[in-house]
Amino acid sequence: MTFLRNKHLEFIKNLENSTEKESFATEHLKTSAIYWAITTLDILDCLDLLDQSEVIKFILACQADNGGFGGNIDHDPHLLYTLSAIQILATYDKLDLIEPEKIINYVKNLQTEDGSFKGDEWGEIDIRFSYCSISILSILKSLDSINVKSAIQYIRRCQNFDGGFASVPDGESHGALCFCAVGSLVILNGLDYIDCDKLGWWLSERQLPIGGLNGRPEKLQDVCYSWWVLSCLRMIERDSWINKEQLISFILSSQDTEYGGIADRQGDIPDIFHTLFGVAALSMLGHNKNEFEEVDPRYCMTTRVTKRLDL
Ligand code: GRG
Ligand code: ZN
Repeated sequence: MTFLRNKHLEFIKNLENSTEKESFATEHLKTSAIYWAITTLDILDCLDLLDQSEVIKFILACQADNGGFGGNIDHDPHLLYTLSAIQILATYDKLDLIEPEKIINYVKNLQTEDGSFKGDEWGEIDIRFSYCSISILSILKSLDSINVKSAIQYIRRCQNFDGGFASVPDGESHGALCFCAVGSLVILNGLDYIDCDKLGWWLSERQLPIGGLNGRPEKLQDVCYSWWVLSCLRMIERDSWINKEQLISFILSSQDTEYGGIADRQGDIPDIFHTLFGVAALSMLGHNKNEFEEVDPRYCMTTRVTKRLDL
């Protein structure tokens, strides 16, 4: 199957008005849904498809008094949505519209004694929140405001004997959490502290005979792991350990030929989350090079953006 570029652009354009689940109307994660959409557009070199001033107006309205951003207007702030908001502003080159100190303070106050991060004031701890904090502070050039040493120590404690990473120490290894760990460590220059061969082995075991990758043993293949797992393999320079042609075919087979968009796997309903990670993975896999902007595996933004920010 070929890459259905125009269909996907149509799919994204329709998200603006759609009331379907997983559209922008999905109330509680609208901020992240917009990040998934505009990053897809940036990879396809079509950032202008959505109204930039509308998006920015909405994002700025999601900021809470404590500096963090919510998933929608008047929703409680959370690190997940704060990262999405910063990524959107970074992509549009509009970081000058926010007060960095407020956001830096918000993030740094969520770091705990052992180096981990809470997602918000309610206190759930997860390696995802380490990644969000580290990515945000790196974009804002303020990594010195947290305890980097203990942040690295905590992430190391999340690596299991099988080589994979879990959300907390002694949890189950998961492909998406490997991305959070490795992305954080690469940004912090801490990759030397972990066993990359063991990790690479566990990650490459994620490819199934059908070509797609799963997130953990015994689970089904899913397009989003094409990003989580492949970006990780790329960061540890072991992406040759999987079969790229088979993975490309799997992603292309998960496209919705009628309405556009990419689903988790063939036959399922497409959504903007899997559309981004499918498109980002195709870019990283070098599929039709002239059709895709290059993506930075550390940040899941185009290298055009991360280079401009000197990251
Ligand atoms: C900037 C790209 C980017 C990300 C920011 C939010 C975030 C950092 C990462 C999210 C990572 C993620 C999706 C974690 C999910 C972890 C997990 C244990 C998922 C299990 O989900 P199931 O059981 O899926 O629905 P499987 O595929 O395991 O059956
Ligand atoms: Zn998925």
